[in-house]
This record gives sequence, structure tokens and C-alpha cells, in this order.
Amino acid sequence: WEAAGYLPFTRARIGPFFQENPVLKNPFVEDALLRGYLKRHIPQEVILSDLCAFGEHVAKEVDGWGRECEVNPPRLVHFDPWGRRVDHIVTSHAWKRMKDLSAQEGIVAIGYERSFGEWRLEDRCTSFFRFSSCVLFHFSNVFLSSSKKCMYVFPSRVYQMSKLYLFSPSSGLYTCPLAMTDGAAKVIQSLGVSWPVEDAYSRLTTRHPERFWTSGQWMTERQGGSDVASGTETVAVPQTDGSYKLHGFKWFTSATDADMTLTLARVQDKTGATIPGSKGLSLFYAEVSRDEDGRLRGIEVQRLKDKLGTRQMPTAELLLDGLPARRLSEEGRGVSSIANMLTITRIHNSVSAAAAMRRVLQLARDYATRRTAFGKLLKDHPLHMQTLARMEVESRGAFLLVMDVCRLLGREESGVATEHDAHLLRLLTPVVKLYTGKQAVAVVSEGLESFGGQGYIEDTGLPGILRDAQVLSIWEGTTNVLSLDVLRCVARSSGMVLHAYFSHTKSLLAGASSVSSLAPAVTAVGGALCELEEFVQVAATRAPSYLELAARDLAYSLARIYTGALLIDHACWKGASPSDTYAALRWCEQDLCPVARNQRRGHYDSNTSLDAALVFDQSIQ
Ligand code: UCC
Ligand code: FAD
Repeated sequence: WEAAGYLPFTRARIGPFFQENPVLKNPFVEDALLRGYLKRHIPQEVILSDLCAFGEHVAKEVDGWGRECEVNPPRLVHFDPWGRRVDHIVTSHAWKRMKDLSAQEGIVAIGYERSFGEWRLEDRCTSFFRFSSCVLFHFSNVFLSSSKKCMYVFPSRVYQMSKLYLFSPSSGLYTCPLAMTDGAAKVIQSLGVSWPVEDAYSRLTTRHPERFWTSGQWMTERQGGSDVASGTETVAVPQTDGSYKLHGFKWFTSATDADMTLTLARVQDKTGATIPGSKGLSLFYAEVSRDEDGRLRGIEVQRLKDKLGTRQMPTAELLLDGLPARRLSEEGRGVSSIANMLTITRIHNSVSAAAAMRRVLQLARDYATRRTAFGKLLKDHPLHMQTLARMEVESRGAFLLVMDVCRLLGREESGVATEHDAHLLRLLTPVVKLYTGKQAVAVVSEGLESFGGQGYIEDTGLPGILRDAQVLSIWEGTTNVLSLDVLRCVARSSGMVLHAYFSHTKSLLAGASSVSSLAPAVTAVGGALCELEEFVQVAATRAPSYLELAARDLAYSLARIYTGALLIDHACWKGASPSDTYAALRWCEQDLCPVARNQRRGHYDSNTSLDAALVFDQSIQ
């Protein structure tokens, strides 16, 4: 026994084997599609090297802060030791660092350090020296063109969202306040209001940490988060100086440590009456501030939500009890005025969804080179590789769809968007949000399984990715609500958004017509597009209830077909790799047009009562 190294009464051995953990490497370097896409669309070396350096920082340091945010979640201190109400939301050191980092890296600012459309080069350089000290920005503009009348649109949004994409999975959910901050800046800018929000706008879009502000977006009340028009009870009481005081209860307010917020309320007339429904809602700006006694002005934090995920970030229930506010929109134009914020936050949501898929894949890929089962590494098991390849296809599709929407947003903001672009942006924003939100949950869930039991173990950090993915299809409009938004925007544009969709998708396919390796994919997308056109023609003759039942399948069809066309288009690029072609072919093997399939099955004709009977089945007593 002794010779064999086993002694009675010694501590049990735990064995010599310890599995190597997956290692996060530079997410920029590791992402062939991201690099290929940027090389194709914004090949400025200065941008690529900024993203590469940021990727390195994310892997080496920021990811650790993100983890710290998760293990040190925020807490609410209602009272100080002497019983005074303080409602202090205590956040981690890492959370505060994320705020500074976000400002310094320009995660919001890049989107606004914009694109000068068709400005002359000299004008752009002058404007640079006047407004920006960002060397990167200067170089990238100078590199763009040497012509006097420059037609090049600086792709700020693609650059910004690429950076966000690298940051998001390591950000400890700081991307949530950044989304709302970006959305608030966009609303202020688009409303063209200066006072009292000029200073706020400059703070939301600054790169200086000491000036940087984040914004909240307080829309949801207890009666309804989707149906904001019926659910909003908050009233705005006019003050003699033209300001308002808000009284109401906001049921979900995320990143409640924000410096300001945009919110909805109903203006009371002199008798205290308000207008019900959407027409009674106005948009307000409020700062979150404290009085001399350290109490929040006009706000009581009821409690922090106990959430499945997004635990890194405080989400509170707030009683607004005389919150000082300024009206930003015309009376009754609250929903349409906050719509720009919804566009931006939904795009951020989609970027985060694509980034979550990419992150779990990067880790799974690394793990497959370290973990052995049945005598060989996971990477040498074809079935495991097939599983990861399927995730990869989903992830690539999501990335290209998201980036295309960012491209459209950039064109709109640079003033070069055609009417066609504007229609596409309106249609694709809910589509990309709803589709990627769902994909993210599926891909991340599969990703966790690729680590076996370790994927289920909390302190690996992996389960948090799944928990955080689950919210992406809920907030900023659920899947069904966004599917109905798709229908509404089609109806309101008299079908023009669909016209833009069909013609743009066809133009993407046309560029691939001579590429034989992509022929099956082109045929599949072309066929699905025809089916979709037929569906639209038939649906136009049917009752609204028919379309309502088809809404989700329609949105999925729009997403899958368009993404297929984008994958094909990317695979046609001269710098594309064989994997780009393979990804396009694999994507296009799925059912690209589920709405046509289910239409043929009669699923939208008379299923309402059958569905309800199935769901509430009580036939067995
Ligand atoms: O969840 C939230 C924050 C979470 C944290 C943020 C994270 C971000 C990502 C981070 C990643 C890590 S804030 C709460 C978000 N809530 C929602 O998304 C609400 C969902 N419900 C809807 O979207 C509904 O469709 C409503 C509320 C917009 C429907 O309201 P109404 O009153 O019935 O609206 P209408 O009648 O459809 O539209 C009223 C006006 C119309 O314009 P006008 O009056 O000129 O005809 C519409 O065209 O608003 C316009 N409008 C839009 N415009 C409505 N929706 C849009 C839109 N999406 N785009 C442009
Ligand atoms: P409901 O509207 O009650 O929806 C319940 C279900 O009914 C959903 O499945 C929905 O798809 C379905 N449904 C609703 N209407 C229809 C319809 N017409 N047809 C078919 N199906 C329908 N809100 C904010 O304003 N600010 C925030 O900062 C914020 N942060 C959040 C943070 C977290 C972690 C979470 C989970 C939520 C947050 N929200 C926030 C709220 C969020 O936006 C809402 O929960 C969401 O919009 C859904 O609203 P609801 O909860 O009222 O669900």
C-alpha cells in the first residue's frame, strides 16, 4: 500500500486531472465574419485597429469587470442609519468603471460624431478641429476621399455597432443603459429641441467620463408594457413656469441609476382631466437629481426587481411623486416622438443578441480544442462540429442582418437615404429585433450544452449568458407585439415598405446570378420570395384577423429570406471565403418562408377557436 502511494488514514486523493477552462481571446481577431464585413465596407485601417485594440482590452480586462458586475449586483438602501429616506441604489465598482469606459471608447458618441454626408472635405476637417479632439475620427475622415465634393458617407453607425458588438457580452449589461442613452440622444436630436435639453444632449454623446450621462426610458406601467396607450396612468400637472410635475408609477425602469430619463405621461387640464389612449400621451424629459437633504426629487424607489437575468443592472419600480419634468413633444404626440428611441434601442438589442451568439460560439470553439471525450478532442467529433456549425450559421445570419440595419440607419442619419432605404429601415427594425432575440436564446442554449455539465455551473459565467439572452425577446417589444408592428408599418405605408423589401432583396440576388457555387441558395431565396409575394397578394384580400394570425410567420419569413440574400451577397464579395459560401448554402436549406407553408395548411383561416380550445383543453373531466 505504502509503495503504491496509498496510506491508510490519509486524506482522500482528488485525482490529478483538471479540465482546462475555455479562454476568451480577442473577440475581434477571433471573428472572421466581422473582420471580413468591415474589410469590405469600412476598410479604414484606423477603425480596424481601434476595434482590434478594443477587442484586446475586452478580453484581457473588461470581461473581468463584467463578471464582477454579475457577482456584485446592485442593491437598494432605502434609509440612512438615522431613518431618513435616501433610496440609494448601490452599484459595484465595476459597473461604474463600465460607465467611464463607455464614454472614453465612444460607444454612444461614435454614432453622433458623424458622417458629414456630402460636405466638402475642407469643411469636414474644419468641423473636426472645432468639435472633436478625437484623432481617430480625423484620420478616418481624411482617408476617405481626396475629392473636394465627397460623396462618401462616414459609416459611423456600423463602426459604433461593431464596437458595441465586441463590448456587449463583457459589459456586465452596461449596454442596456447605453442603448437608452443612444435612444434619448436620437430623440432629442430628431425633435430639434434645444432648451432645456441642449446640455443633456451633449452629455449623452460626450467622450468625457466626468460629463457623461446615461438616460432611462420609463414607459412601462403596471397595466401594460406592450399596450402603452391604455396602460399609462401617469399624469403631468402643469406648473406656472411652463414645466410639469409628474405623478404616477413606473413598473419597470432599468439602469435606474441613470442621470435623466425620457418618459410618457398625460397632461392634466385645469379640471384635472386627461385624454385617454395614445392621443393623450406626451413625451417628457426629467433629470434624476437629489435635494439638499440627499433625497431623490419627486421619486421614491419602491423596490428593485428580483430578475431571472440582467442582475448586473438595477431595474426598479418607481413612484413618481411630483417629479419635475419638461415636455419635449407636442401634447398627444408622445408615442410617435419616442418611436425614434424605440428604433435605436431595438437595434442595440439586436446587436446584443448577435453578440451573445458570437460569444458563446467563440468560447465553445475554444473549449472544443481543450476537452477530450471518447479518446479525442471535441473538435474531432464530427457530430459536435456539425452542432457548432449550425450555431455558426445562425450567428452569421444574425450578424449580417443586424449590420445591414445599422447601415440603413447610418444612411438615414447622414441624409443620403432614399425613400426606399427609409422604408426598409422601418420594416427591418422590428424584424431584426424579434428574430435575433429569439435566435439568441436558441443558440446560447445550444452553446451551453456544448460545455456539457459545466455549461450549467454558475461560476463558469456561462449560465448568465443564457439568462441575459432571455430578456432580449421581452423588453423593447415582445415578439408578437413587434410582429404586429410589422403589419402596422406595412399598412401605414400602403405597402411601400414591402415594395422596398422585394426590390432590394431581388437586387441582392441579381448580383449572385452568375456564381454557380451559390446557385442552390439563390434558387431557394428566389423561390421563397415568390411565395412571399403570393402570400401578400392573397392576404391583402383577407380580413385583418387573417393577417394578425399570420403576423409572426410573416415576420420570420421576412427575416429569413432577407438574411439569406445578405449571406449570398456577402459570399459574392471578392474577399469572401469558402466558409461564407457554405454558410449561405446552409442558411438557405431551412424553410425560408414559413408564412406560405402555414397559409397552405389553412392555419390563418379559422384557427382561433381551435387554438383556444387546445390551450384551455378541459375535455377530460
Ligand atoms: O423595455 C424597455 C427598456 C429595456 C431596456 C433597454 C434595453 C435595450 C437593449 C439592450 C441590450 C442589452 S422600454 C419599454 C419598451 N416598450 C415597448 O417597446 C412598447 C412595445 N409596444 C409597442 O411597440 C406598441 O406597438 C406601441 C406602444 C408603439 C403602440 O402604441 P399605440 O399608441 O397603439 O401606437 P400606434 O397608434 O401604433 O402609433 C402611434 C404613432 C404613429 O404615428 P402617427 O401618430 O404619426 O400616425 C405610429 O406611426 O407612433 C408611431 N409609431 C412608430 N413610428 C409607433 N411605433 C413606431 C415605430 N416602431 N417606429 C416609428
Ligand atoms: P404584456 O403586454 O402583458 O404581454 C404579455 C404577453 O402577451 C406577451 O407574450 C405579449 O407578446 C403578448 N401580447 C400582448 N399584446 C398582444 C397582442 N396584441 N397580440 C398578441 N400577443 C400579445 N420597460 C420600460 O419602460 N423601461 C425599462 O427600463 C424596462 N426595463 C425592463 C427590464 C426587464 C428586465 C424587463 C423584463 C422588462 C423591462 N421593461 C421596461 C418592461 C418591458 O418593456 C415590458 O415588460 C414589455 O414591453 C412587455 O410588456 P408587459 O410586461 O406589460 O407584457
